[in-house]
Amino acid sequence: MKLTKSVLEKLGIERINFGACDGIWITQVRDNGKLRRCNGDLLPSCDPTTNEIIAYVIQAEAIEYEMVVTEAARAFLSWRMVPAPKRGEIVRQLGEELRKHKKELGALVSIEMGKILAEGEGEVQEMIDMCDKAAGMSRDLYGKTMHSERPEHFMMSQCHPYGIVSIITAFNFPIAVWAWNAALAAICGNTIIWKPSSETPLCAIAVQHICNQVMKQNGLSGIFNLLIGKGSDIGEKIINDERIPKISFTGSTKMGTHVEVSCAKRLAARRILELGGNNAVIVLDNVSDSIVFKLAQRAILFGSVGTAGQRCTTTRRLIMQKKVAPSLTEQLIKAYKQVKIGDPLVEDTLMGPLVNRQEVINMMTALEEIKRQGGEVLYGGKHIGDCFVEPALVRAPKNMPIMREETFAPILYLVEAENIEEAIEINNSVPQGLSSSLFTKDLASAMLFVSHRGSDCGIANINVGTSGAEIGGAFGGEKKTGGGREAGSDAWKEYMWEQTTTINWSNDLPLAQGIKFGND
Ligand code: UN1
Repeated sequence: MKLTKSVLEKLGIERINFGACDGIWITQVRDNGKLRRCNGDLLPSCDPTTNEIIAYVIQAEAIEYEMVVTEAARAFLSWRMVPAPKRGEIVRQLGEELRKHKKELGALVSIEMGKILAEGEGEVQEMIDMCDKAAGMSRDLYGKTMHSERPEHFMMSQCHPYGIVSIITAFNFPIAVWAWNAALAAICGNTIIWKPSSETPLCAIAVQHICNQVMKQNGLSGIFNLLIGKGSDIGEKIINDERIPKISFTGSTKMGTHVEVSCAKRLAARRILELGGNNAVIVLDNVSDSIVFKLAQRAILFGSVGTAGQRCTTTRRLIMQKKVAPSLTEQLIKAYKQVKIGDPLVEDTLMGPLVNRQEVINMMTALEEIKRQGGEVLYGGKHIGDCFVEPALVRAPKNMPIMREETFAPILYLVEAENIEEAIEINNSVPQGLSSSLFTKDLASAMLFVSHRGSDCGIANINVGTSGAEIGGAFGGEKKTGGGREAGSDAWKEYMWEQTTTINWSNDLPLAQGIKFGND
């Protein structure tokens, strides 16, 4: 509790916090001509380790929503005219400020969400890396020139910012996913409205304080904005708002489908969806008796138990070739037995609590269903108390229906395959397509896995696990994972639209396709 208190103090979190910010925290609103204090429902934020309430947030309502959207739209008009490298400089300063707060911000992620401290700090590092990357990229928002089919004509394409980008994030990466999107959206010239998960509002408030400070130093406002409120209220408003042309949503496939349908109805809304994963690691026989066998074990352990199985990239399925299966299973049981479960702030803890009781219930219900469907729990799966569970290893028949679903908990299914072809078939047999990995010593299998006949996932790794992606590569998945890419590679293009221009510098007006129209 002492640590929590000092972390909150350093990050400017009060006992009761306001949930809407458009550069300045909105504390009062004009309602029917009269000023009154914001009085949205109080949202308590709970520490899943102790079950204690950490602090409260006054949730944003319709009036605050209007204020934030109006301000973000207004700020866009000037922000888009700030040269991109200058926008990059502001984002660089944000990275610097995050560096100063890495320890306490990492601790707050741990306290509010339950992931271990190393992973909490890792998230802040991801934000810093993203800011550094975006700062550099702000000089590289390139277009193209094309050769025209018409004489003395010139063609080019350039990229322009959308306007307001709304980023709706999930509890499991309460701050890093915002940074993947926000850093790029900002250098591209957009303004941002963040709606964080109601499970982790304090992390968002802490980041907003940091943004506000950097913006104030630069005489800016309205670029990074925040709305904490109910999904059924604020979330719905965002996805249906014609003034918000771009939405980046992270969450379940079910909610993502709803977002997709709502945005499609107004057509003008472009979206990035980062939805469910059902990620598999394949281990081939040829790794036996090699160092790769050890690497596979470590990667599987981190992938399945890390963040208590609550990453989109969590390893949910292990597909083992027949010969390596017995020894790998045995080693995993041994490793699982040694996983220290407990307070995520304690140094040697490997697995903290699930984010809330509902997730515990979901895991226990899934385990019951697994048994009904013929799965065998080889290790773990017990509810230890409150939000704490043991990670579970489950031997599963190949076609067990529940294996097609994403249960957001540390359950790892073990299945066997004859060869690489069958393993790839199993890998691709689920509706989701986020991450996948193959452990092998054989080049041909590795190349097959990353070829068009291979994994159908947005991420396909060789001798590297399914989770813990670097920000340098584009992040996202196919099929029911939703599509769209965030963070690295060419993901910046998601935050800009392309305009094609043809310039005629001749004294004639030739038409494309050689069309003759009237006298000339
Ligand atoms: C998520 O779970 O939503 O690759 C994102 C990873 C992290 C990001 C996960 N860098 O595991």
